[in-house]
Amino acid sequence: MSTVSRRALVSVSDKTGLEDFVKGLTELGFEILSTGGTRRFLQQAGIPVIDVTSYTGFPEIMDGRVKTLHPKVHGAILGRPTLPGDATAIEQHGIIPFQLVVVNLYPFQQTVARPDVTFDEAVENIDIGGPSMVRSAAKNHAHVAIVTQPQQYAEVLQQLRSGALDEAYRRRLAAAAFEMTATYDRAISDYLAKVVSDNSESSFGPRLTLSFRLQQTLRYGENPHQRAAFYVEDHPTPGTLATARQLNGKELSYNNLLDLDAARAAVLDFRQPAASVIKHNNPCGLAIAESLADAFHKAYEGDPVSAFGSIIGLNRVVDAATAEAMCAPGRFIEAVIAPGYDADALEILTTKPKWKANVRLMQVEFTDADRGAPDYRRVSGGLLVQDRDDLLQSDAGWQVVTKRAPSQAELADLKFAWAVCRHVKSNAIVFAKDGMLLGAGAGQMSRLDSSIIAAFKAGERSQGGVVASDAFFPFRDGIDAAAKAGIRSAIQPGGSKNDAEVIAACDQHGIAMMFTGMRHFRH
Ligand code: 93A
Repeated sequence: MSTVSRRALVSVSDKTGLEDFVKGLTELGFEILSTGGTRRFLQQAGIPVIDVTSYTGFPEIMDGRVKTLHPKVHGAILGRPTLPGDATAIEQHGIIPFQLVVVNLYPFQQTVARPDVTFDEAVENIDIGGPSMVRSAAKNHAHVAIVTQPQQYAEVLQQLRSGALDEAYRRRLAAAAFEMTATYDRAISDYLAKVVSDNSESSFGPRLTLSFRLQQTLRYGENPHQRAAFYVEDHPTPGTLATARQLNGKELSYNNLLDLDAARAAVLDFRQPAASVIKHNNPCGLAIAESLADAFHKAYEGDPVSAFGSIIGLNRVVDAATAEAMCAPGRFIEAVIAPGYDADALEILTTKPKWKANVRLMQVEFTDADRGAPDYRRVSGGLLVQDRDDLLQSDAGWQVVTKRAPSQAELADLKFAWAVCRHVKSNAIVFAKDGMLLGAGAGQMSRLDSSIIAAFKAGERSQGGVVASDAFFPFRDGIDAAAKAGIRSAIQPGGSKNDAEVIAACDQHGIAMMFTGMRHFRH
């Protein structure tokens, strides 16, 4: 046993391995000073310990918020006994230097990971005195060794037994200590930033921490020369694509996943049975009906040419009639997403020659749990973040702005078209009738071009139908194109300088128009 008088300050929340370690230290001649809880723990293990308050002459106060924040503690850690000035201060103030500091912190990260944690609990678990000692000791590693993790105990004892902790080793411990306090502070700032952003309606927090894990490597990205993978959130919300199960079919591709997400979102808004037919992230078909089979049929027939090789979204458990309709000759479907498949439907979809082993059947809970979640978009060097535009909206503020008001049937179609419209890339123009999407002009750089495409797609079927526009009509030309195609009513946000001209055009054509006051760009 060494007879040299050495002092160690031990103050830890995690008591793992502490007893053996401190026993080892006392055998090596260390005198141990501890804070309240640590002291009691060690004394119960029969280890002699000096209470740090009897050394400082100052009690622990404010529920332990101030335990070690005292000049006699920090002087004993930061002092350089080899420097005359420090030696004088040590002498004058009755400071007894520590050669070893053993500290681990209040479990902040574990506390905030608990789902039921309160804000006050989180704050109380922000350790102040602990990191101060750790940083003091790490700064003064020329004289002091800082131990911050139970995993270090065995090696520290071993080094001490074979002599002393040399300077290089103390420096390594100091580096580990600063790494630990940096991680600790990051966890605190991330937590607070999240609280701030959760409480703020108008802005996101100053920092964003995203964590994703690899769910699936994909054969390739949008094109075969692009590498790709599907990463998912650590705790994905039920109903999200991350929680979907594949019941049948070929491996999912990058483009399948994108379109499956759009297919689900497009039917989620409807209470009635609804079916979406997605191509390149846009609905080429979307319909509601009394039965799911009818909705699917109407959706597919909206644009059967485009529907070839599509991804289908269905908002009801798939039954045999819908399964048969999807397998009908001449129809080619890549993948389906639905809340479930009944036994008969599954039998049909997994045995039909072209479907078996080919068509990807995805099952996911259909819930609203994920609505309004943040939406992320990568740009070079950064990330754009916004609320997702998928909250269910009321029509309370909608206004009829034309001389003629829409009939009940037209109003139902306007509501339907408006709900479809926000799932179509901008500039989006949607022609619809009887709960069926007849033609969508998507992703055009001019609203007139989108109108012309929607009219062309709808053809004769648009007689008596409705038009929805995701943003205001800047000119009357879009309305003129719709009128020429036989459209009887229109819905759009309004708010253009040219609203008066557009309304006058509607009145001239006998079109009933509503303003919603809300825009639905989707770029
Ligand atoms: O509340 S504190 O921020 N104020 C302090 O002065 C202080 N000194 C040590 N937290 C403080 N500690 C922390 O207490 C240590 O980091 C350690 O995690 C814990 C040990 O307390 P006890 O020995 O009473 O269990």
